[in-house]
Amino acid sequence: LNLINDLRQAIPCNQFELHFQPKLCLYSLKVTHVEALVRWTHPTLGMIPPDNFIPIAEKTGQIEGLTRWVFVAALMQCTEWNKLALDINISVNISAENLKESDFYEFVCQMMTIQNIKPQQITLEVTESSVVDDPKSAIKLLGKFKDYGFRISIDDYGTGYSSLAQLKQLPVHELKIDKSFIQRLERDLDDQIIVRSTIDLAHNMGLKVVAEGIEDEFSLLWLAQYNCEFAQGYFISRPKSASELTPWLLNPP
Ligand code: G
Ligand code: G
Ligand code: MN
Ligand code: NA
Repeated sequence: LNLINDLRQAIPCNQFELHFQPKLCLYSLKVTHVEALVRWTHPTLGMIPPDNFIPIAEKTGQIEGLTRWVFVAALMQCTEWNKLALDINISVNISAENLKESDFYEFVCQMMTIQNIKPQQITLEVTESSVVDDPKSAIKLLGKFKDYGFRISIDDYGTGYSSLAQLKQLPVHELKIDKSFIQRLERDLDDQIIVRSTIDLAHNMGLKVVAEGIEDEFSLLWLAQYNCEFAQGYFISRPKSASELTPWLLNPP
């Protein structure tokens, strides 16, 4: 079993596919944003979850190519949806390593020009922990992306080691509260306190909030009550292929 080498074949052999998970806007009750999540179908092992190969890609220098593939695939999907008059914002997950590439910004901007997508239609999701390594340059780069017009989101918020001092400096639009705080909201009063406080903190800093890991109706209603802007989770929709999701977007339930 040699996943490292097999992973090198994934792009040339066309084994990656994007799935998309809706983020429901709790004000309009519409899906206007989705997160792109990469899927790898291994030729003999079948579907391999990203938790099993993203860390390998990050350790073996392959995340550079992978993120670029995901980014371009997301722009192409954006074009397809625009043709159907679907104005959907697509989130792409960016790894810490990508923020250290010397030409990542140039690549991203070039692709935006070639594909002719408005940066307002793309969200860059960066984990809290990926900023911690080298906060100064990460903050500078994120600032460039923000100035270009991208939406910037802090993923897995609450699980990393970033300080509030850092959060204050981060050029971001949105916090995504990690699913570990959301999944047990109904039973865990500590989680309720943490999530309420985080929503208030975010709003007071002028940021929107996405809660991920909504697995039941209680969490959804609770988050709406506390003015969380977006909800993402299996209760709303699992990540779906574009062909599965498109009818859903055209004809919301
Ligand atoms: O769908 P889920 O099992 O989709 O994803 C598991 C983990 O893999 C999550 O932490 C998610 O952020 C990460 N992940 C999924 N797709 C991508 C991607 O395209 N790039 C990066 N860097 N991480 C991804
Ligand atoms: O990028 P991030 O780490 O936020 O990736 C989101 C991950 O969370 C993906 O693996 C996605 O499949 C997963 N996910 C999305 N909704 C839910 C949910 O409601 N419950 C759980 N347990 N996982 C979820
Ligand atoms: Mn994410
Ligand atoms: Na997350």
